[in-house]
Amino acid sequence: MEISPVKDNNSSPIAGTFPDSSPLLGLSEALRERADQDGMLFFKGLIPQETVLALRQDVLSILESRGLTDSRHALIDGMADVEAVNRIPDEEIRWNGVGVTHDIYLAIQKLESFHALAHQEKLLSMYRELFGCEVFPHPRNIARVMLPHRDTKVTPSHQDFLHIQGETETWTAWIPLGDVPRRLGGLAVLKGSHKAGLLGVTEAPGAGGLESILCGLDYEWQTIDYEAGDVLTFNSLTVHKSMPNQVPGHIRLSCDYRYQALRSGAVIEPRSLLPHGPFAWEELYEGWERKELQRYWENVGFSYSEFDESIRWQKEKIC
Ligand SMILES: O=C(O)CCC(=O)C(=O)O
Repeated sequence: MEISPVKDNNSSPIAGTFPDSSPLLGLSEALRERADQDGMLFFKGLIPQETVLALRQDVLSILESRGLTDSRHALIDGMADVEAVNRIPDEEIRWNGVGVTHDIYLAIQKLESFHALAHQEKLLSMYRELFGCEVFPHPRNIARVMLPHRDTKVTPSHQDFLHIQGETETWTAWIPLGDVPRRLGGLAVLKGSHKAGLLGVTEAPGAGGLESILCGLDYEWQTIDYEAGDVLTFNSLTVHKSMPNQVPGHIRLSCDYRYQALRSGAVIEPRSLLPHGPFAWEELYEGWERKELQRYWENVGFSYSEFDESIRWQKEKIC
């Protein structure tokens, strides 16, 4: 009898697209039912385009000041000076999985507009409805500024719980900073995969450095042509990955923000309250106007969990 190899869900094609969950806003039970079924929700145009595009402009201005954009195009188009980008050493591009060097990332992390977007009222009110209570936006916000560099890697299939820990019911918002059509390498999600529980991992290049082992699973990969203002959100056990950027010269810009229900005894891993990168809040807050965006978590009565390194131990992938 011939034994057929176990299917690797990592190599299944991206076959489906997300339904727009905007019509479910205001229908809390239906919204939560979909979130529970799919482990993710996609909202078309949830946040004002002008807010997203203003942040895109801020980030691109930083790249322009470093000579990394193509002056023959309008800055907002997000076109790189590919030669200048490729003069950056590989190890500097690989640093921290954010697509840019330490110096550039520090400048982005210092942007008040970057952190303010995580507190956009439409986002918060969507999470209040999803959680059925007040929401806590994690301050550890991540920007991905994926320059078209020869060493830029896709983000491997993974579950955010490996990196965030705390409560599994922590949700990520992935927000494209501008239009991100499929060819520009947006996020794809394995619909319903949160139900598989926490998966084993193997080493992989790209952001996070860990790939979830998907042998024997048979969920459907979904994605969409994202537009500025769209929001994708998913549970911290939902598997997702990025697709390759196939558009020459274009920079792919996005943010990852995290949210959890703010209930008494809410559990959080202390690193979620630190900046993303080797930075200090004091240096990031330089010149900010909005005090309410700073250290807003200090009087929240969290229970703190310890970071469990063992869930990141790497196994051999045999499908
Ligand atoms: O944008 C990417 O490439 C990765 C984003 C991601 O993995 C996340 O939001 O958790």
